[in-house]
Amino acid sequence: MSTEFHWGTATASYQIEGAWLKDGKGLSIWDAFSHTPGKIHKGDTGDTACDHYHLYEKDVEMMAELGITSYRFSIAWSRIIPDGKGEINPEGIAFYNRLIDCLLAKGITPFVTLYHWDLPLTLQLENDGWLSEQTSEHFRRYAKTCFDAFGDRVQHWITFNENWCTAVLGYGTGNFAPGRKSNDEPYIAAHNLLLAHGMAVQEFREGGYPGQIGISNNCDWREPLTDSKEDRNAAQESIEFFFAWLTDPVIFGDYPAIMRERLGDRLPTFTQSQKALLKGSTDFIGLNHYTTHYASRTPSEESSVDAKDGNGGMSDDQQVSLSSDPDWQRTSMGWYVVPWGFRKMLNWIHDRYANYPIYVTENGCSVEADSREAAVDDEFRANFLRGYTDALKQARDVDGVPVRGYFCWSLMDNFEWTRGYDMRFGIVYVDFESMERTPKASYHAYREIVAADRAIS
Ligand code: GBH
Repeated sequence: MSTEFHWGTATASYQIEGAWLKDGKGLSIWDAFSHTPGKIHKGDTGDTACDHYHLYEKDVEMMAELGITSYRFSIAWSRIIPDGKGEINPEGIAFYNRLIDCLLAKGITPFVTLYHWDLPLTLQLENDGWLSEQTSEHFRRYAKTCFDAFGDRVQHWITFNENWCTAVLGYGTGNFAPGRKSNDEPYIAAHNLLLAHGMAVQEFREGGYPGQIGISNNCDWREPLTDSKEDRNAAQESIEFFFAWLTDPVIFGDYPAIMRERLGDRLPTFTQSQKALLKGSTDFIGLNHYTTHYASRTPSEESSVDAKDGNGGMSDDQQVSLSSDPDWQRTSMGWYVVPWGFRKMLNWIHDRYANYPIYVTENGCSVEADSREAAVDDEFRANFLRGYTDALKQARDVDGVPVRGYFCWSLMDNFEWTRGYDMRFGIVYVDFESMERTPKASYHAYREIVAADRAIS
C-alpha cells in the first residue's frame, strides 16, 4: 500500500476523562443528564469515569505497547470554553497539550474529534442547544480555538461524532442528553449540526491550518429482507435516512431527495449560500459501524427487532421495518455480529460518494462479564475484531474501497452513556474502584491483527 493505513483505538471525553469539575471545566449537558435520577442505568455518571484526566500517561503507554499508529479521542468543549461561548480556559488547553505531546512522543498520530456529545450546558439553557443556529456560531469559535491551540501538532480533525445520535437520541427519543422527545426536532438539530460543521471547516480552510478535516457518521447496514423491489428500496432508503441524511449535505450540499419527498416542510431547507458552505466541506468520510439488520417495506413474520429501536423512532418517516436472522450472534448490547454487513456498508459509501477516503472511526462490541477474570478472557471480542477487520481488508484489498484507517471502540471499558459502566466495550479491562487497567485477550488479538497488516503494507 502506498498510503499509510491508520490502525488505532477510539475514546470520547465524557466517557473516559472524569475530573468533571477540575481545573475550571464548565458543566456539559451530559453532566446534567447523568445527574438526573432515572436517566442512567444504576445512576452512574461520568464524574470520575476512567480518571483518564489524571492517568493519561499510563493509557498512552498501553497504546504504545499495543503497536497502534493512531489514537482518536475527543475534546470536551466545556474544558476549553466553560460556558461554550465566553472565556477560554488555559488549564483545559494545557490538559490536551499534555495528552497530544505524550502521544507524539510515542509516535502515535492524534485524530481529534471536536464534539462527542458533551455540549456546554450554558448553550442548552440559553439557546436550546442544537435547535438554534447560535450554537453553530459558538461551535465555529470553539473549533477555531482548537485549531489555533493544537493545529501545529494535530493534522487529523473530526468535527462531529455521530450527528444521528445527537439528533435522534437527543431530540427524538430523548434517551440521550438533552433528553428531548419530538418528531420534528431531530431534523432541526441535525440541520444546525451540519451548519456548524460547515462553519468549522470554513475556519479551518481559510485559516490555512495543515492537515485534513472530516466528520464521523454512524450507520448500521440494512440488507434487503427479500430480493423484491420493495425491500431493496426499503433498505436503500433506510440507509439514506440514516447515513446520507448527514453525509450528502457535506459532499453534495443538500439532503437526499427521498427525505424531502417524505418529510416536505418538516425537513429544513439550506439557503444557496449554506449549500455552498456545505458542499465539499469534508476531506474524508468517517464511519462508525456496529451492526446489521434486514430491512423490508412491510413488517415480516420473523421481525425480532422492534423497528422503532433501530430506526430511532423514525420508522414512520422511513416506512421501513427491521428484522434479524435467528442465527446471528449478539453482543451484550443486543447488537448483531455480521461482518459481511460491514463490507457491504463500506462498498455502499464508496459507490455513493466515489473516491472519498474513508476512515472507520469506530467499530467494536460489548461483552458481558461479572468478574475481571471473566472479562479479560474475551475470546468473543477477539473473534469479533478478527471478523470485522477481515471484512474491512476484503473491502480495501479486494473491492478497492479507499479505506484509510480503522479505530477499535474502545481502548478501555468506559462510561457507556445510558447503560453506565455495565456495558464493557474495552480491549482493556478497567476496575472502576481501583482504576487499575488490565489488557484483555482481545488486546493481544488486536495487537496481532495490527502487526500482521503493518508488516505487509
Ligand atoms: C457509538 O455509538 C458512540 O460513538 C460511542 O460513544 C459509544 O460508546 C459506542 O458507539 C458504543 O455504543 O438497537 O440494534 O437497532 C453507537 C451508535 C447507534 C450503534 C444505534 C447501534 C442501534 C442498534 N449506535 N445502533 S439496534
